[in-house]
Amino acid sequence: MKKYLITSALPYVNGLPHLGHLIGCLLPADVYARFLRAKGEDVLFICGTDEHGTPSEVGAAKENMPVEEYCLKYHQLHVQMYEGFNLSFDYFGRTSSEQNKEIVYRIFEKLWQNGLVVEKTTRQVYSPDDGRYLPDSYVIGTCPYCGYEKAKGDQCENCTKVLDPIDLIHPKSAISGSDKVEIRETKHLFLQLPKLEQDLAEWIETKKGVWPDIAYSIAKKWLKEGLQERGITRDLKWGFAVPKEGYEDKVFYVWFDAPIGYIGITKQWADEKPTQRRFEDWWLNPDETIYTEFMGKDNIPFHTISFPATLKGTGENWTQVSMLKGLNYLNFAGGKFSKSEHRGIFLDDAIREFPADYWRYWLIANAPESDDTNFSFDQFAATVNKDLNDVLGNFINRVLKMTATNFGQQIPLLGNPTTTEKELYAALDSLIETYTKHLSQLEYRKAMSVLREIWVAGNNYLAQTEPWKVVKTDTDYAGTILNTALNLIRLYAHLSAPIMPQTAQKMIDIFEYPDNLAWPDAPMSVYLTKLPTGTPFQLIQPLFQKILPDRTAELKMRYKEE
Ligand code: B3M
Ligand code: ZN
Repeated sequence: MKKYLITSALPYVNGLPHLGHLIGCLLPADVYARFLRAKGEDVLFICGTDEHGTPSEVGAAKENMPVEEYCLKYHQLHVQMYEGFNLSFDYFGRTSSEQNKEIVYRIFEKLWQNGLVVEKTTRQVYSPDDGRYLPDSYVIGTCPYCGYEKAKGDQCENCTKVLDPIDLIHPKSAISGSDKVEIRETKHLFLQLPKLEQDLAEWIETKKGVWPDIAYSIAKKWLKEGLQERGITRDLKWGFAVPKEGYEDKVFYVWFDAPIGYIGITKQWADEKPTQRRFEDWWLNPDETIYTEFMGKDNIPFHTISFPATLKGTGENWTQVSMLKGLNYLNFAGGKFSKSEHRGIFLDDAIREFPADYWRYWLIANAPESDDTNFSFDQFAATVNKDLNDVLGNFINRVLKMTATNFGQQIPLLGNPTTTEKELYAALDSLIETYTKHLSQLEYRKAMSVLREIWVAGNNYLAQTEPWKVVKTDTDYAGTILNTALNLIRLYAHLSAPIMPQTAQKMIDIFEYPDNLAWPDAPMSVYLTKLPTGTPFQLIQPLFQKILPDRTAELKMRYKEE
């Protein structure tokens, strides 16, 4: 049987995640994992914190902590926040784990043996006052092209020119601010991507029409420009030591060990959870594994070029990505979310304001799939009020109350379905097929608009049959209508569960009937007749609460949404 491996890009450990991170990779991956599990598939969903690199060192220094402690502290905060949003990772690990180190060394040794690693001398900025080499983006100075005074050494954000830090006028350290910087020669190891280019190009060609356009076209663009040798080591202290003589002061580059982290974290899982399954069952098993990756668009080159090339270069039979979902950005008040300026809505705040499912629904329904998307509290409130409260929530309330009043709190008898019910079954069969197809193809916006139609179909059914009137003249048929409507609640729970797991569970708990929230696998003529007559049900508090204009205004103020 085929198995599904799902990874979400590994969030950098420094700083805390916001809604942009959630919709950029974590949540779409979670929805997919839950959907496939509901369908009975064998799923492994892996994620973790990306811990190496200069930002962690700098962050730790700012908080006056050893970097190991700093990473553990933030790793735990990430874990807490993701739990709040019910992300259903099979394992959430760390790129700094022993297991990852083991896999990084294994892969590096293979690349070395295959002659794909070369040594080169490079020139780099050194800051004596910081006692360290500065990565390009940690050198700031005046842009030689436009005169912008805060240009970073890798790129000027004012004129967007790509820079070399040695081009900057009046360069200084972004860490200490010291302008005593010098250029030193230092040697590094480079992965010879050009040697793998042919092989990679052939493989990428097989992804045409398979990967979404955004992924395929970014990969093609890189190939067209010609692949360069890529540095895989850095002059840092924090990271995996490079196991070669003369490299005692260096570590592997964070982008070398981060994607390998997917494998290392899988091994962490296999070592720690007594499931008797091995990481090799997924990672060295391309014929039986369907591997789907989720990431923000800026991560696409690493996942379509450098990581696949790294795996290919080993000559081993690693599982490569089958499907790749790249997402655009979520903006806030027309601009970017920003960790450094704490602009936007961070997950700890978000969960204090509203239940996770409100956010999960809005984000998936507005996923930045074809373009960047803007978050605004007005839109958020409008969606929650209309889709969740008016359409789904009210349907459930009306049906439960009407049934309780007229038949008591138990499922009434289902009589012979009339043409109206049969039409409803047929309409739903086709909508559910479309919904399932969109979810399988990771088309979230399309999927959510169909889910809404499915909810609306329930309201339309009530409007059409008017059980509140029928009950006065034909109790049997009124019972059939409400039986059908109660079964619809159960159906809605199943279909909504990947997106709103907590709400779905509440909906299922209405009925005293065992249910594992499996995906609908039968035609509606069968499926909507499942709840046995006489099954007790409970009246519940409304599942959603409207967000009123006062509240929206207050939120806009608090989060500085202009
Ligand atoms: N940490 C970048 C990011 O969070 C990076 C992803 C690594 S995936 C292996 O956007
Ligand atoms: Zn410039």
